[in-house]
Amino acid sequence: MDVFLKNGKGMLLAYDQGFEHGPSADFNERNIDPSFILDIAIKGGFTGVVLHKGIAEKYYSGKVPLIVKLNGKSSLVKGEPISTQVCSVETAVNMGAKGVGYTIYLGSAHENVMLQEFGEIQEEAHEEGIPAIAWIYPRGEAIKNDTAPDIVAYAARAGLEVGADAVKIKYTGDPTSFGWAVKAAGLAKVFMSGGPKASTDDVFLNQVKGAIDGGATGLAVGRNVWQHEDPLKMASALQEIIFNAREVGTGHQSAVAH
Ligand code: FBP
Repeated sequence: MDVFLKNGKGMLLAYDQGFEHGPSADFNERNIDPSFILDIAIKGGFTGVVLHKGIAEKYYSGKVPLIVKLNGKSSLVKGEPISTQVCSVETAVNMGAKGVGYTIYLGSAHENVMLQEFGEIQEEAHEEGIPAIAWIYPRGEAIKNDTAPDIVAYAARAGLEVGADAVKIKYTGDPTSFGWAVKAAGLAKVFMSGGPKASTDDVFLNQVKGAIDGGATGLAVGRNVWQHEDPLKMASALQEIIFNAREVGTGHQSAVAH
């Protein structure tokens, strides 16, 4: 994972939502353009950018380390969630990926399919010498609360045990319970997943600070940055918390509009 870290911490910019949620759900005239996002990744000091292969092939410039998402699904199908492979490890490596990502819906009636695919992908990625990162989201009929601390810790542990080099998990609401999930993940690095745009900047920044205080390696974020009216100011505030261990509302963060 070192290629995605700076002083042991990481800040990844995720941009697979056009596929996962649909363009009308998340995008405006600016952020529908992948070039706008890649510019934020470069200028915002991100240590990695997460793309599906189609956008990687057409827009990726090589300036920020690339993670190619290997599976995906639309939001149009209802029922128990399942997301299967749409890109090979080999293709990802050939387009310059330094890591691969895969979403596992733990607790779904179809978790077995995703766990098996991830198992194969992890082995192929390691043969190529690159990390396999699990977006490990508890979801489906069996999951009543996907951010409950025990459920998030279960996801983190499952990620470690299936061989993920890093797990991307949702915030549990406080640093102590998030810290338990970080412990459960063992030597797998933990990235907090951004989520929908928060009501205020401080709400989101405090979540990130809580995750870092709980021992997270960093953040994988999309909407809270590229839906922000000033994405680079938000990126700068995040850098202060993640890389400089600043408190919310100090240093450059005061540059964020409230
Ligand atoms: P956001 O910061 O925008 O939430 O992005 C993180 C992410 O994991 C994306 O990679 C992915 O598209 C999205 O969240 C999944 O969202 P959901 O939880 O709605 O499926």
